Amino acid sequence: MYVLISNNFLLLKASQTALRTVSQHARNFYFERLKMFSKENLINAAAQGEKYVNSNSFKFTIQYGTAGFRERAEKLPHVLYRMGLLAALRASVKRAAVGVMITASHNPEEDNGVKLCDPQGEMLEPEWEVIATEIANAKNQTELVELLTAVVSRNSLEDAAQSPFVFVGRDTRSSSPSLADAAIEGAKILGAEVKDIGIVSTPILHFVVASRNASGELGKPTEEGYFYRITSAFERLKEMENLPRDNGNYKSELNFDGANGVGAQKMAKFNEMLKQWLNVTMYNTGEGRLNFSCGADFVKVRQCIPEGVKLFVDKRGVSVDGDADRIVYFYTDSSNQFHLLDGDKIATLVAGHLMDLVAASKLKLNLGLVQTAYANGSSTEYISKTLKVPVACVPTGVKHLHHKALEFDIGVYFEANGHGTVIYSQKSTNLIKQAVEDTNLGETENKAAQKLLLFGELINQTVGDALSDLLLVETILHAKGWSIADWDTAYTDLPSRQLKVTVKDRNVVTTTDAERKCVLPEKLQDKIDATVALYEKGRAFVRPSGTEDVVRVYAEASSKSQADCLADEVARAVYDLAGGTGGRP
Ligand code: NG1
Ligand code: ZN
Repeated sequence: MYVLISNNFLLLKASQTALRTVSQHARNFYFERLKMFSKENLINAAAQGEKYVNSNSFKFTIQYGTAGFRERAEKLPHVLYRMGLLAALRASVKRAAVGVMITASHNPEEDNGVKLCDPQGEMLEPEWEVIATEIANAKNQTELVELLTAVVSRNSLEDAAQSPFVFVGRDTRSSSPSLADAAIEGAKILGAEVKDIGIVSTPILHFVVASRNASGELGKPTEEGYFYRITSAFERLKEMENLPRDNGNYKSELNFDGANGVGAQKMAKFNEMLKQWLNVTMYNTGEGRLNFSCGADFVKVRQCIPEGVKLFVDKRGVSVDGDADRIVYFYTDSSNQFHLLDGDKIATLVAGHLMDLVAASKLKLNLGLVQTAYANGSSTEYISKTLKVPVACVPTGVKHLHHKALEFDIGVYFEANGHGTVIYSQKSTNLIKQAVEDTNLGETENKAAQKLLLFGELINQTVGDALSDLLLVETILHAKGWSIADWDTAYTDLPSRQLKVTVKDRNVVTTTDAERKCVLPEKLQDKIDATVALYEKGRAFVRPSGTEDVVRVYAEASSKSQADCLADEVARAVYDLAGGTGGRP
């Protein structure tokens, strides 16, 4: 008895001590948390980042452009560390997970870059792009601490008590692992819980972020969750169609150019999972240089078959870019003529098909299409006159397209270069789900609603996704029994030409009307108008690039030689009026 009492007593004593230790821990933990964004910790964070700074770090100003920061990789370590800090702050402000993606997309292997992804998988808010630019360019520790402190106080983060959550993903560039480490260190030093998801496509990172913040609605917030969601929707759509693997003019063979990047790795996974339906031959899977003579940007700009790809007449070829968020299709016909089916052609195919499903479902949903000035004039005419779908034009950069697409119940948006997706509003998703469950609905209406729902799952709605777009296009072509040539007959592109002009300062060129009109330098637009008037079906515009230090020129006209001439003339006008450097074009 005595022993027992004494034991209980000892146990009681022990548990009291344990409790005290636990509460001590909790208190320490709480104070730790309070210190997360304390002045002291911000000073420490700035000091720790010094190792990423070198004598060249601030010789140039880096700008958060159309798609984040882009530079030669060796110039980026301090930028990445600082973006890690910023990601931690951003996650705290939003009280949700955010993402950091390390990639320079379609640019050369030697380049790299970083973009931040907001909680719903969308691009970083414009106001924060400005903050990101200031933080990246802070000349010394004091300036950096001041900027960080300003973010903390503006957002009342002094007492932030919950660890921010940051996902970090990267492409296959050789510089990406060390840049990822810098970002991870930055985020952790400000108390973030970091999940490094390794080599992923940009759209996988966006999906994972959105999924973690969507409380299960998008499935698991992992790469596996992404593959599961997309392949399940793909297979269920196939089951519903109940068609043979080769249907009419549609054949399952597909020639895939992976740009020697992450797209090849992830496509190999889809290929394995969907081999019952697709017969994919893979090229440029990593044996050559990233984006070199291959990939979506090369094919779009050069209008030719990527290196290494063997294509038989009328067979489908498809190229993605270095981080697998852009996609273009192509083929050669029996007279060896090359045909490109770019973002505009994908947008029209998808919009047309979804519109048919909306009509069949009898749901009252308005569908609209969003393009940029780079969209081929023939595509815009086809969309408005033949498809009779409302079409909007916005400035370059998917954030603008995405934003505009949100105005429709179903918004389809694509840049001509193959970057785009479809978004369903919450109202559409709800209406479609109701229709699927409505037992009084006719079979045709119900099936159309089921398909709309599955398309909404097949599509990566967070951001343009080359591989999800590929499966979307394949599903539609299969259902229609179309070859790539059948698809191509919808309309004929006007011949076009893109050029770049180097100038002293690209920011002297400003534009309006979704970049279709040049405001400054004065007289440049008059010159463009006068030149364009001389060409049949002529159209041209100029704008400063958001990712390269150049002014871009776009021209289209009724023939290839006319488009080339028009582009040359406009390029010369830019050179003369906007301070061209190097040789006159
Ligand atoms: P800039 O450099 O601003 O033209 C390019 C593309 C954009 C977009 C971004 C981001 C063209 C003409 N421009 O932007 O469409 O994709 O890169 O990657 O293709
Ligand atoms: Zn890209």
